[in-house]
Amino acid sequence: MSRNSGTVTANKATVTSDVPQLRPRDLLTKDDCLELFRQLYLARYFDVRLIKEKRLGHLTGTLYSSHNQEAILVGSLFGLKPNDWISPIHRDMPAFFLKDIKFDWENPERMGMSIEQVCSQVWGRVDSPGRARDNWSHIGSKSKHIIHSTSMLAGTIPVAAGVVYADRLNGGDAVCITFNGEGSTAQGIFHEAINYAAVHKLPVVTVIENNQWAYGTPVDLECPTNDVADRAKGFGIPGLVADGQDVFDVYDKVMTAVEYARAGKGPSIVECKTFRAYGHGDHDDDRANRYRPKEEIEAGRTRDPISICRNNLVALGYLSAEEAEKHRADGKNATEAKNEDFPPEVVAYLSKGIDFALKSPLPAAEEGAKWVFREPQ
Ligand SMILES: Cc1ncc(C[n+]2csc(CCOP(=O)(O)OP(=O)(O)O)c2C)c(N)n1
Ligand SMILES: [Mg+2]
Repeated sequence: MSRNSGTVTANKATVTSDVPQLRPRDLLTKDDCLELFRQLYLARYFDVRLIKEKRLGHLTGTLYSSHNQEAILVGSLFGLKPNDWISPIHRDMPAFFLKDIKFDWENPERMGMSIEQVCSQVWGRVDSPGRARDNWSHIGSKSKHIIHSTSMLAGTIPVAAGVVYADRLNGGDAVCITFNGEGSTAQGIFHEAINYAAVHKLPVVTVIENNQWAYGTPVDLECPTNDVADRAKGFGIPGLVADGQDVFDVYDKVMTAVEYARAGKGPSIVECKTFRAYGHGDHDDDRANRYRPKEEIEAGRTRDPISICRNNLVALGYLSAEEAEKHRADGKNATEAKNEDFPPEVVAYLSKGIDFALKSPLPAAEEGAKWVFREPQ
């Protein structure tokens, strides 16, 4: 985009500046960068630990792994203002607790869900937002600015457009990031909603987690263009492509889109290229190993977002070689990764959430029929 090109337009004359243009990442402090790294571990540990708990028979319901895709969530959410909105989908479970978590993981007032709420949801307990009606992402929070996730792919983009439209009419400057897989970009509602947002210049940033597969359908059977971001051209809006394995590249592209949206210029699409580490859900793991070529799986897993972030931090001088070697969760699947591969505060944080969930009871049976119809006041 022109803001990074080194060329500025003034009084209709084009002036080439020798001053290098700043990327959003250039304004991050050392502490910001180390926090991004910690959050990658946190999202990875959530995944690894849940898979272990399920294998031990402690969990029921399907898990949709975000392993290998963590940089997209972490890099997209990091630069948001607390008041901004998000709409996560099935593969984005960590987004519910990563929203507004920056440096303040324990703060109950922050604009994200607590780890206790999210763990209670996964364990299907009464203290969860879904009160045991579901074990996964069918939750939201109006007060925390999280649009309720639904199973209808791309179905929350029109909701996001409506939410930020209302906010603008009320004088607000909130932006909404909607997360979607590349498969959902083949849905009619994806096009209708982005068209609507483009016409009304609404601050909706659609992040596409292009993990190459929609269940068993490869991306080339979903999208006829080289980049999914090319779909933006039809709406006359920016379409950016990020390396979804590099948290800094995701941050740069998403923040560029967020600033553009906040300035009133309208929506954009940010495609983050990644690779799904496991099956669609854990019920699909064995089958996925048959429908995906072995070489593709091996290649897809070679670029771990934790390793890439670590290398960047070493190059920046923010991590010494010794510190960099401390925790090595990267490159390991849920069977291989152990607690000592993660920073102790990450393990403690999630363990606290799980302890809370285990102590939370199941709801009373009578609740089952509640909230199906409007309850009498
Ligand atoms: C409208 C609609 N069609 C089909 C489904 C069934 N379904 C659920 S997830 C999924 C695949 C989604 O793929 P993608 O959008 O690429 O996201 P990913 O799972 O890869 O993260 C499908 C087909 C659905 N939930 N909604
Ligand atoms: Mg996909």
